[in-house]
Amino acid sequence: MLEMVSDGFKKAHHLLQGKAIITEKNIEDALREIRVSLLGADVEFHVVKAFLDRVKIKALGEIVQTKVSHGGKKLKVTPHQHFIKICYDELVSLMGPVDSSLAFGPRAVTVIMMVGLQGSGKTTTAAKLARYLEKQGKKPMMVAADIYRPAAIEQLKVLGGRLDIPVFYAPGKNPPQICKDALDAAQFKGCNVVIFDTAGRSIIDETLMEELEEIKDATNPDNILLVVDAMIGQDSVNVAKEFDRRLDMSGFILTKLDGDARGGAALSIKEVTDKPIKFIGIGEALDRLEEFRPEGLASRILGYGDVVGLVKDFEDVVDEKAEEDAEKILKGDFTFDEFLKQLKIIKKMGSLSDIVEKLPLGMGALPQGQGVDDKELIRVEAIIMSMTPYERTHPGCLDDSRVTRIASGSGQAKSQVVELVNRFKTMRQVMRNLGKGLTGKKKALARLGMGDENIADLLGGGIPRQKKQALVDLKKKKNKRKTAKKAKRKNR
Ligand SMILES: Nc1nc2c(ncn2[C@@H]2O[C@H](COP(=O)(O)OP(=O)(O)OP(=O)(O)O)[C@@H](O)[C@H]2O)c(=O)[nH]1
Ligand SMILES: [Mg+2]
Repeated sequence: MLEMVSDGFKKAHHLLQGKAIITEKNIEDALREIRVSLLGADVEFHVVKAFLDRVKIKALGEIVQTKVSHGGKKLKVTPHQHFIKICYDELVSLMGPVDSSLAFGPRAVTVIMMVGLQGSGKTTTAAKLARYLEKQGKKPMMVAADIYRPAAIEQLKVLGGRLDIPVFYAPGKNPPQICKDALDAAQFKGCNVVIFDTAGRSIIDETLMEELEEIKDATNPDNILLVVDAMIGQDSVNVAKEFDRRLDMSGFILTKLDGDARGGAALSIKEVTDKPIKFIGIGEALDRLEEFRPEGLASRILGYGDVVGLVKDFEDVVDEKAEEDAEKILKGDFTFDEFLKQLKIIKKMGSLSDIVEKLPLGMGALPQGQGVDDKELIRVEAIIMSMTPYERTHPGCLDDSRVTRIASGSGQAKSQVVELVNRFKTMRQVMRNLGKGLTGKKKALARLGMGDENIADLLGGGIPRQKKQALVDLKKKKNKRKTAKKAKRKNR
């Protein structure tokens, strides 16, 4: 995600490292690297120019204090750290402020209308959003308002079936009428939110654009969300402008950020339209929707990871027992049994590479392509099940003859068993690193900031405070559970 932009900032960072002072000359080289990467990532040209101007003015205009006071602490700051802080602030203000809110009006049924170009991800995102809302305690219903693509209704019905969320469809009627009827149907079914999945269109298709306006007039949506495929690059800005002109959007959902190294839309769209990015889609699976947090993305871009996001993902899928296991695992001493269990949890959190991406640079010591897919999980399970209980708890004893036996017992090649053992060791190391970050106190928090404590503190307006808060929240939650457990035991 956004690797291209990240690269530019990394290069700029290196260019300025060690410089005693930021001058017009050396900042020019750094800014050039950022400019090339932003343009390469398809960030809109004017946005790039305005962004760089702001960074330059601030970097040259502000007197860099090498000693600053932060939270009662004296910090030493180098000019390149100061430069990163400026970039971080400017990235956040470019993409922010945070606004993942959805409007819930006074009516019994809240209306969310999804619009967007063909194939942008409307139907998938409608389902993701329905799942998200259900988790928030709402009762959503999806509405099949795409009557043009033959399989569209079926697609929505399948998604609804998977999530156990009702889908309203009315063959033979036109979309404005379908959407209007859906409001009554929702009330009848006891649903309080409807999500219209409208047909994909190109902005030059006047008839279909008019149809969207008719749906809007007929149902007066509380939220109109434009689903934008991050991969369409520069065009996304024109699409956003045109849809906003016609329909007055509430905000955007950017999809397919997972698949695109460029993702320039994330940096351009808010600046150009002044409407917020509310959510981002980061995968095809129905749980791959995140509330958009500019701070998280900005710190990812700058290589400081998104630990808040990571903790959130973790909390989402981990139950109490697993949380206890995780604590053990995070210390780096775990067995093959726990490894298997953890693989299943990680699978639920998304791919391993996805998680590594959220770690600060240097912590994700995992080679590329180490994700787990379902097939692999079955293979791993077979291998682990062919180990004796002793071998599972004492991985160090796995010599050649044991590996040969396990291979034939599980029906796998010997090389695959060896690969798994190696992977297990890598994972132990990664988990140990992660554990150092998520447990322990001050030192560990500094490590989360890439060991660059001053930078981490400097970015204090955003990252570390959030990290600290996320960690404090996690701890509080755990303590609460512990107390509840104790009380339960006492009552027995
Ligand atoms: N990688 C990735 N793929 C996505 C994401 N969102 C949607 N997709 C995929 O994009 C393709 C198109 O998604 P749809 O939801 O059918 O798009 P649509 O806008 O409803 O398409 P039309 O109804 O034909 O206009 C599907 O293969 C989805 O699985 C995402 O966030 N990441
Ligand atoms: Mg669709």
